[in-house]
Amino acid sequence: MKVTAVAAHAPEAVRAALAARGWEAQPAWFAAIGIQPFVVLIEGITEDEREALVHWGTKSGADVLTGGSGLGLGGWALVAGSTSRIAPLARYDRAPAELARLAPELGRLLAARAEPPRSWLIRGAELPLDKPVIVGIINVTPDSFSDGGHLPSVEAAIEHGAQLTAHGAGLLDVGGESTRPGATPVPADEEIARVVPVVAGLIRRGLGPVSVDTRKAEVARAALDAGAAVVNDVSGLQHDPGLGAVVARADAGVILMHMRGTPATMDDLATYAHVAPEVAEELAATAENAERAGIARERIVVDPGFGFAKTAAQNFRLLDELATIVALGYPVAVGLSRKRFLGTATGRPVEDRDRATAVACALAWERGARLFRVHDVAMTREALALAGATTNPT
Ligand code: PMM
Repeated sequence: MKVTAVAAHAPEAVRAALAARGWEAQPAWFAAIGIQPFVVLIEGITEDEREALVHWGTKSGADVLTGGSGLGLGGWALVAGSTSRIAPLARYDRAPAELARLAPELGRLLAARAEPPRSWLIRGAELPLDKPVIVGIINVTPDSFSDGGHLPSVEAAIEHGAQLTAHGAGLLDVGGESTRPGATPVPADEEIARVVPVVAGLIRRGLGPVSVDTRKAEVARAALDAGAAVVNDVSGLQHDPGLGAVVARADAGVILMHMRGTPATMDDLATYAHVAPEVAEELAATAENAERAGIARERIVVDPGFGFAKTAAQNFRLLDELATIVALGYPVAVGLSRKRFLGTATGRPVEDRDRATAVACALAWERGARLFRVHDVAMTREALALAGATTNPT
């Protein structure tokens, strides 16, 4: 007899073990997915639902941990087991009648796991997501391009875009307003004057696709008119209620980032009991809001907003629990580049955090992120090439 441990953190090892022993490709894949561990936290349940879950757990062999008050909807349950054991709970014909309320939401989670988005529709193009998409940062705020007059800085920005593209950027993100804590807000006309010449210049050079990092409808409209294909809004449509309609009308892609408050107030709002589910819930509401504004689901990417209304400890938790955000079913972007919490872990100053950024991006890829907004594209590309080769062997 020979006994070997098989890696269980992803379905690939089980699939390969079965395939090597003669299983056909498709059944091997479905069996491997079914064996995958699945853990769901169910909140807002009644006492009857809680009891039904405990009873179902005993019969089905899943682990069910519960708690909360016995009255109203104050109960919760954490259900854990293999995916195939838990999946029947998402079916009306197989689940206990008392748990019918659970089926639609659980079904959505299971579907998002089984069929993650394969591409992202942006204006005039479709970006495949089977490989990492690196989003190169072009900040045209005075602190990043402070030398020289207006024209030289525009040229420097466009040249920088050419370099990021050569290094492997699949999208160029042009921003004219710093959103760091304490940064002064920029009026729309000033922001337009900073970003539009750069967007137009990049398009003229055949570089891109181009994204505009803005919270303002007016700036987004001007950048889209100049040829941008994506709007990256760090406020998740909270700052300017008109932004959603602008994106919808242009058939642009949108990145909706999570933050609380504004860059001026966000640090005081970093209060979470359990950061990942709370960020996921708030992002889900943001995405629903965007769909109500007319933006097609296929055009939406969500971003948990590292460093925005989060402490260092919360950023690390969120990075580790990124799968909770991925489970929403939208492609996930992460902006980890040079962020302060990377300095907390490494002791490195902001200008020396590109290695930490590259490693953090590889960790995020493993947890399901597909788009990576970074300053140093070349180094992140190496890290992601390695991460991608490990998780997607041919
Ligand atoms: N971070 C910054 C600016 N824009 N956009 C998205 N989608 N995600 C981010 O995390 C994000 C962003 C701030 O970082 P910078 O000042 O280094 O550009």
